[in-house]
Amino acid sequence: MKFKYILTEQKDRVLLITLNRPKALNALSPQLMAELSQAVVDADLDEKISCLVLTGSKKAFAAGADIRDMKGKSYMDVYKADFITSEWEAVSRCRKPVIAAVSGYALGGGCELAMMCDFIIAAENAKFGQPEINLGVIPGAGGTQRLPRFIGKSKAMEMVLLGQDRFMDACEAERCGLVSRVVATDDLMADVIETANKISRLSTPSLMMAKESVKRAFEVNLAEGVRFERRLFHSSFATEDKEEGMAAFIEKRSPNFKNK
Ligand code: DAK
Repeated sequence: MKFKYILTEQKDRVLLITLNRPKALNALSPQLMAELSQAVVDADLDEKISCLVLTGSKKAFAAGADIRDMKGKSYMDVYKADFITSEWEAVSRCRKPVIAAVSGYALGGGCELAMMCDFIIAAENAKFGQPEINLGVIPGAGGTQRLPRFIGKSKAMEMVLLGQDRFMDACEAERCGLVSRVVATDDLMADVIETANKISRLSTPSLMMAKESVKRAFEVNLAEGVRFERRLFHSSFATEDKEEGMAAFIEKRSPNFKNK
């Protein structure tokens, strides 16, 4: 499928998705989100892809949902149509690893989209924020829920309640656990692609199980989470990749995973 608002490029087993509305700082219009959703759903089912990378431009990962699109909508419009809900679920539902490479602004829905990915690698110039309050609304794609889970209540409250007066820079974002690492702005994509390549050489079913298990930690209590992990750990013994991985260790060679 030909996309208008995103670019896709497959490199080995990694799919790079670049949000591509640079003049609007990658404002996340319904059309853009529909394309992103399609690309992610397709990649999730594609045997030749093991890992996804989501990025924007140097100036903006994404400056939020498209305010021009939202401006004319009434309560009845958004409630009855369940405004853009389905388009926003693909990334958080993706079963394969998704890395967010964030340079510049990740605001509102842009910050929320980055948080739906499995981890965020940030450029030194990254700025995270939830400025919806300045528009007379509140975050609508998980900002009030994921942000406090990742950075704690005080910082999340400050960001959600102060909006554009409380953006978070990359350094603070790393310190409080919102991002896994900060890299020099010009090195961001090379670093993220190298990371994605390392992941993509591992066993895809193991990656999917590992991801599912970590995500479970945010949904259930510790005892249930550990029980869930145990069941998936046992399941991993049914894979051919488990035989290969353990044999390779004992034979002192690199594993050649078949993703089975
Ligand atoms: N929407 C539409 N256009 C935007 C935009 C946005 N979010 N952000 C920037 N642009 C456009 C600007 O209008 C401008 O267009 P032209 O005037 O050139 O035509 C162009 O991008 C460049 O922006 P600026 O001229 O403003 O650039 P600056 O460098 O001066 O400022 C900025 C950069 C990022 C600080 C500023 O653009 C800004 O404050 N942008 C708005 C940030 C914001 O408020 N974001 C939150 C939007 S609300 C949901 C899912 C998601 C959401 C809700 C529900 N469901 C699933 C239900 C999400 C809501 C939001 O994100």
